[in-house]
Amino acid sequence: MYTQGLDQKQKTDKSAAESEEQLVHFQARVDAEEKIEAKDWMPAAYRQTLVRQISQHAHSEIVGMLPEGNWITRAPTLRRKAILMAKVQDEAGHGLYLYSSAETLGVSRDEMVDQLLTGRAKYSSIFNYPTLSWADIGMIGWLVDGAAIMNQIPLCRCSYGPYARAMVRICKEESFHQRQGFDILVSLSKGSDAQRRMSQASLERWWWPALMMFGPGDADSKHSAQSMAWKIKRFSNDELRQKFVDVTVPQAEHLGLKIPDPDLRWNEETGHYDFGEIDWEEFYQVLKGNGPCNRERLGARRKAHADGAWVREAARAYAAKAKDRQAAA
Ligand code: FAQ
Repeated sequence: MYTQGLDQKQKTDKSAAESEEQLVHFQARVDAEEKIEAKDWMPAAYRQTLVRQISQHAHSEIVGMLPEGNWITRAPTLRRKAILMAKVQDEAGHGLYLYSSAETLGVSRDEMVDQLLTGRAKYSSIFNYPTLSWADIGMIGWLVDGAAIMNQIPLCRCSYGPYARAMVRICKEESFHQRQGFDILVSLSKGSDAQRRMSQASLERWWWPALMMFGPGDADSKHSAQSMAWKIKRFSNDELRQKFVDVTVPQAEHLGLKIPDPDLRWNEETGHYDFGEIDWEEFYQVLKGNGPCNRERLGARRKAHADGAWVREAARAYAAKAKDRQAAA
């Protein structure tokens, strides 16, 4: 049902003529807040931007299962284990909605997966960091899902209908994820000194990578201006990062945790928190594949893909049999 865009593949060809009239009409629809649907005419570059962003988003959800999956067998109670399993399954679901949404643009699931496994497609930098303690599971929910929500709520108003609609359910689930992370950290904050130290050490490892999730600063964000004009993005990377810092600092205070940034302070004049410079060299190294866990993450995805070959083969055989039966009936 999601592959209706495949018959429009020729339109992704940059050489396909795009008249001024078509471009003006398209922009007017976007400006009027009309949703663009899969069968509608769209500029090739709009389609490509969406395929890039949505597929990278889908890959992030799938790779994002790995750091938390690492703790399913070690969750401290049965209740925490059941919650964590549900959360990790939710991430798989998010990946599937997003792949389906990208497929409406004329790219196949196989192509997208191939781009991930061959290292040609990016996924969020944050999932290249290790989960060393149980507090890291709290930190992923609180900070990583918290940052994801801040970035993704505006995507519910994205101009492309299938992406916007997928984001509505994803955001509802991400809110639950954020709260379960915060709940883990509240429990640890009421625990022993060792548990509080574990949370603080975890925050020190995750704070800066969480801020990097929003992408490069506005001056270096090559896609932002066009994506905002097309109403794919509604806020710039720096605007969202600032909103995230503003809501998260009081939460850290509630948890009794100290954010590892000597430059962090409330600015009365701007009504926002000032914060220190992000280590962009670290960010770009992670994007280049040199983060602490890049190789491990891709290795795990490649193995999962190879291990699942028999399932794909069985599904194809079943589909062929069903087709034969239908033809014979
Ligand atoms: N990591 O010009 P911009 C989650 C790339 S889901 C890696 O600013 P844009 C749920 C960017 O792709 C988290 N690469 O790009 C969860 C571009 O490269 P390209 C994922 C990054 O697209 C929670 C280049 O840098 N969320 O957490 C990153 O306008 C817990 C230039 O950047 C989404 O994907 C990065 N952090 O803005 C799951 C949301 N930042 O393609 C499990 C949708 C930038 O030219 C557990 N995506 N790059 O080679 C977006 O909103 C945007 O794509 C941005 C980047 C904001 C990520």
